[in-house]
Formats: sequence, structure tokens, C-alpha cells
Amino acid sequence: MTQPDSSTPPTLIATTLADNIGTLLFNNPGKLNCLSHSLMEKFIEALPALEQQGARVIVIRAPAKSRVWSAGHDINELPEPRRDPLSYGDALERLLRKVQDCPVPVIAMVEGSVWGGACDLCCSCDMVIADDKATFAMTPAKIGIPYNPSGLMHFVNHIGVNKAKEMFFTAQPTSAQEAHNNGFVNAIVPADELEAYTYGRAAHIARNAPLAVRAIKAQFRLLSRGALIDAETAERIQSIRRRVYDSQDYAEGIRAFKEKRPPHFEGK
Ligand code: LCV
Repeated sequence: MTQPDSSTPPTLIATTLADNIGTLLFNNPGKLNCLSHSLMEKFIEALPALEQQGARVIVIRAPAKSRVWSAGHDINELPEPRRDPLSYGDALERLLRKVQDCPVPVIAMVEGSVWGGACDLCCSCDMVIADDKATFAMTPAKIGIPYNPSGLMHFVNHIGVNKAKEMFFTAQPTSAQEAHNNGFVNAIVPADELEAYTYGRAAHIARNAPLAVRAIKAQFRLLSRGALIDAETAERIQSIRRRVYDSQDYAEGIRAFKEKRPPHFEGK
């Protein structure tokens, strides 16, 4: 990843793509990678761009050895009192939906402490892999913010209602071990192994049939809403699945298995 030269302001979000694995890096350590409007707008642009450039999986990370992965929403940019601080159209909510709707899996690789909206960002990712010193604190109650229904449900769906209530009511950091115990984190890895482990998992995903992986993520997204599936959504899921099992990749996956060789998926 080329570093921006000193004359230009550092890009708040830096991206790289290698071997079909995209990386989206928070690049504002001076402000503890807090989710300012400008950083969030750059993020909202960069994520789909990586997918359109061919990423089959995307890793979201902070600079190596970050003490703070992200300090959460830029508190200085929270709206004046008496206005909904986290309405549907606000940047943080658009960013979270961008991650949830990203057609390819998104992995949060976490080292350091994670605060507020950045925890919800981790919840919106498909996997969270953290080092053993990471912590996660859900802070609205500490700031006097009511949070919002979709955000609360992200946590309920991930860690259950009791642990979600404890995170929100206490607003205290949850340790990596506790986050792993309650299902918030997929794996805890020693800091010096975090990158290799995370990109190893990403490589497994990138080698699988991309149409199948996309269809599975799309189904998880539709089903995760928890609501009863109406007829149209059921038909939409079926059409997503049919596109995959009608594909050449589906035939290739089965043929490769029978011929005892690694499959070569071409995304069609
Ligand atoms: C702006 C900051 C921030 C920050 N914004 O370093 O989930 S919700 O509903 O709550 C949602 C609205 C949300 O996400 O709210 C934000 C939640 N985040 C937090 O509550 C974390 C607030 N920050 C902290 O507790 C500390 O900064 C930590 C523990 C992250 C790091 O502490 P440390 O002592 O190492 P400082 O506190 O000195 O922070 C360094 C600089 O970053 C600014 C902070 O104001 C300071 O700026 P100055 O050097 O200009 O004083 N900063 C930190 N977090 N979220 N600015």
C-alpha cells in the first residue's frame, strides 16, 4: 500500500486489493480513527469500489498495533440536542447498511479498543477476528443517546438480549475473551498472529465459488431481518439461489470434487 506523500492530507481511508482480497484501512490514528462524517463518506465510497474491482472478501482494519481501532462516532459531530442523533439517513447508519448489503463477506480485523458506533460496525460485519487485548464498549448510555432499533437488534441478534442489555446499560468495555464467549467475536488470536490468521480465513473465502458465497450472504442478510419472510422475499431468495445452481461454477465445483482436484471458479 503506497503511503500518501506529506504534501497531501492523508487519505482517511486507504484501500488495497490483492488475490481477490480487499483491505479497507482506517487511516486517521491522530483522531483515534473516530468515525467523522468525512471518514464515513470515504468509507461508504471505498467499500463498494473494492467489491466492483473484484474483491471476493474485504478486511476492515486499523493501522498495525493501533491502541484504538476506532473511537466510534466523532462526538464533536453529533447533532445538537433534540435532533435524532442516529436517524436512518445519517452517515453512520448508511455506513452500517453499506457493510450489511455488501455482496461479499466483510471481516473486521480488530486490535485495540472499539467504541460506540465502531462496535456496531463490527456487528454489521460478517466475521470479527480480534487480538487478545481488544475490547468493545457500547457507549450511547454514556453519552445520553437512545441508540436506535436497528442498532439494538444488531447486538441482540449477535450476543443475545441479556448480554446486549449489559453492554448498553453498563457502557463498559467488554474484553476480547468475553466477546468471544458471547459470540460477538469469531476468534481471538495473539496480536503477532492476527494478520496471518485473518488473511488466511479471507483466502479460504476468496478461493470458494464467488456466486455461491454471494448468494449465501444475500440469504443471511434477508433472513437476519428476523421478520416473517413474505412471499416476494421468498421468491427473491429462490431466484438468487437459482442463479448459482444454474451457474458453470456450480458444475465446476461438483466436477472438481469428482475429479479430486481443486476447483477453478470463474464467477459465472
Ligand atoms: C471525537 C475523540 C473521540 C470521539 N470523537 O485519548 O454509540 S454511540 O451512540 O455512543 C455513538 C454516538 C458513538 O459512537 O459515540 C462515540 C463513542 N465513543 C466513545 O465514547 C469514546 C470516546 N473516547 C474515549 O473514551 C477516549 O478518547 C479513548 C478511551 C478512546 C482514548 O483515550 P485516550 O486518553 O488515549 P484522549 O481521550 O486524550 O483522546 C485523544 C483525542 O481524540 C479525541 C479526544 O477528544 C482527544 O482530542 P484532543 O487531543 O483534541 O483533546 N477523541 C477521542 N475519541 N469519539 N474526538
